[in-house]
Order: sequence, then structure tokens, then C-alpha cells
Amino acid sequence: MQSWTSLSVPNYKVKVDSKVRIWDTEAQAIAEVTETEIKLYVCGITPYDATHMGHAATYITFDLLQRLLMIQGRNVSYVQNITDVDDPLLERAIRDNLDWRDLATKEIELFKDDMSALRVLPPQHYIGAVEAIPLVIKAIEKLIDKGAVYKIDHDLYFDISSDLNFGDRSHLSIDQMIEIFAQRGGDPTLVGKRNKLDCLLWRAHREGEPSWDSPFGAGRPGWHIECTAIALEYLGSSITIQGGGSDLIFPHHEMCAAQGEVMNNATFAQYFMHTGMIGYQGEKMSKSKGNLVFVSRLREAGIDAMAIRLALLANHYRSDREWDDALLQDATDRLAKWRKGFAKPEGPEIEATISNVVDALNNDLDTTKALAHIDSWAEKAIADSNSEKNSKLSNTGTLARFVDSVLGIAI
Ligand code: 5CA
Ligand code: ZN
Repeated sequence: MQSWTSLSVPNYKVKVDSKVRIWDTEAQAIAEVTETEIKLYVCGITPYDATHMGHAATYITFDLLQRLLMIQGRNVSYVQNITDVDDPLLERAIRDNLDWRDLATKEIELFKDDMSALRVLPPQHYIGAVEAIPLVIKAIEKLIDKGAVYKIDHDLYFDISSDLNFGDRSHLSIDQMIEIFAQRGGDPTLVGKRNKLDCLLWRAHREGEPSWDSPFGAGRPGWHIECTAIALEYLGSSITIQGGGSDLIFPHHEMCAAQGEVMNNATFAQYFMHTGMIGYQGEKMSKSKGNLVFVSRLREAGIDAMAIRLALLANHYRSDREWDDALLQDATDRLAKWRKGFAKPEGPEIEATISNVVDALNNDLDTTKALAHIDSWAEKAIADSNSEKNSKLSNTGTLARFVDSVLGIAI
């Protein structure tokens, strides 16, 4: 699938020791990302109701990580999927009397426009589940060769006992896993399963559902194998970081990793990075609950996308947090302050500000601190009545390029 339009980002490089540290869900600890070639896979949308503030927060977080790595000279290969065939999408299309393909196409276009407006850099490979079906078939064949697949009627299931590390990435008890599995698309009570947590790999054709030919009969891919197959095809047998919201820790990322490791006998991902959930009016913002604030609606209402981005960066990415009008108003005021400060031809010295921002972000993306450093620079620039008279080359331009490069905020 065509990714969204690439953005022009200043090629800003900082001259500091690159010490990017993130919280790794698997290790349950801060880990230093030491790799110079970073293979980043982030789980994409299921395109039936996009882009709400939760999606935006998650993709802005991984965009920030990518930018932080890039300004420190790392090379990032970034892949994202689109779950453009799955139960929730098909159910919504039936509910709204739409062709599921038309619904997906419309939502994907909207998502891409939102991502561009939010200055989220496009992934190098943006791959839909439908176009990935040959890859999914290949992946299932590999799992069959490893003896990790069995049939229930005509459906294929992954046997989790083939992964000796099953559960290591998500740190849950069996009872918790079973409960969450049932809430997130799993079928723990289905008769004929070897283990309640075994997950669907291939769903045989049912009346009224789309299907594709395969060596296992006509059907469609299960959710988890889609991401395993896409990640491994485009990034090699082992990736550096698998990312997504914390709602994907289990079962999705546990299953992706288990399947990938059984397929290749290699670590699926070096680090697992998860964003907190954005809530609205006291509950997780989600398509199923319908309590959504859409990026496109705010943009239509004339809200600057840079203010939306700043609002979502104001608090730590790992915390579950609320979206509300006050958050957006604060971000709008902050953006105005920054623009006023950056409008000065000359501001206070910038070296310390740049290194403080990089230090804060290197520390598990501490955006709250990073933004506060830009605030104080902008406040000093505004307060300094002499700044317009200085004849030196403009340092505000340099700082603006830095802010655009790393924070994705175009001043
Ligand atoms: N297509 C699958 C992943 S393969 C999926 O989860 N799609 S989604 O549309 O439901 O979510 C897309 C991304 O947004 C996922 O990374 C998900 O974890 C994240 N996300 C969904 N809701 C929220 C929320 N309320 N706050 C933060 N992130 C969220
Ligand atoms: Zn995924």
C-alpha cells in the first residue's frame, strides 16, 4: 500500500553521545537501545474509525522515537501494517451497510491525511493484511513444518506450547491471559483446542465473508500472524523494536513474538515498547465504546495540527491519560508562545537547550521535561528586549530546525 506523503524534515544532527533509553515491556526495565540499524515495526490501524486521539498519541510517540534516533545518527527502517481485513472491520461494514473494502479505503485515506498533518514521518513499508496474504500463507507453512499448527474443523490454530518462552513478554498469570484473550478477539472456550490460548492462524471461508485461496483451503488470515509475517518479511528474521499501544501487549504482541520465534528459531524483537491509553470522559477511547475525538474533526474545526501534536506530547507516553479541552487549550497557548519567541531574529543561547532536550528525550522520551526546556527558552526570548538589535546570525532559526527535526513541531 502507498504510504503517506513524505515530509521535508531539516537534516539536523546533534553532536552528543547517543544514549537512547526506553522502557522495555519484556524486561520490565529501562533498556539502552544500542543498535545503529534500528528495525522498527509498529502495529497500524484497523481502518473502520480513524484517527482518534489514542491512535494519534501512539503514532506520534513512535515518530518521536524515530526522530530522536535519526538526529543521533541511527538508521531507522520503519514498517507499519494496516489490518484491512478482520472481524471488527467486517462487522462495522455490515452494521453500516457498506462494502468492507470501501470502508477501509476511506478510513485509510483519512488516516494518511491526519498523519501528514501531524507531521508523522511515513513508514518505508506500509502493508495491508490483504496484500500480505501470500506472506501469511508462507508463514503458516513454516509453522506447519515446525509442527506448531493444528486444525479445528477447517480452521488452523497455532499451538502456543511450541514456544517455550510463551508469556515472557507480557508478564500475566494464565487466568489473566485467558480473561484478556477473550476480550481481545480470542476464543478460549472453543471446543477442540489443545490450549485455551492457542490463536487462530487461518479462518476457513464462512458464508458472507471474504476469502482467498490457499493450500489450506479458502479463508482469511488470523490477526496475529498478519503482523508476524509482515514484520519478518520486511525487516528480516529479527526486529529491533515492536511497538504499539499497551492494549496490544497481550495477546497480540505475545502471539506475534511466539509465532515469529517458532518460525525462525530467533528472537522476534529485541525490545517491546508500549504507549499508555488515551481516555476520554473517564474511559479508554475506543471504537467499540464510541467515545471518540477525531483528529480530522478538530482539523476541520480549524485547530492547528501542531497544537494537537503538542497536546499529545505534553505528558509521558507510557501514562494512561485523558484527552480534554483544557489539554488542547494549553497546547494552543504553548504553540503561540513558542511562535512568538521564535519570531525574534535572535534569542538566548541555544546549546544548553538543545542538549537538555536531547537528554530528556533519551531518558525514555521524557517529553514533559523536553517541552519545558523549549518553554523557558521561548519565555526568555520574548522577555529579552535587546534580542531584535543583535547583529549575529540568527540562532532562533537553528533552534527551530532542531525542534522540527526532533519534536516534529513546525514553528
Ligand atoms: N490493527 C491492530 C494492530 S495490528 C489495532 O490494534 N488497530 S487499532 O486501530 O485498534 O489501533 C491502532 C493503534 O492505536 C494500536 O497500536 C493501538 O494499540 C493504538 N490505540 C488504540 N486505542 C488507543 C488509545 N485509546 N490510546 C492509545 N493508543 C491506542
Ligand atoms: Zn499488529
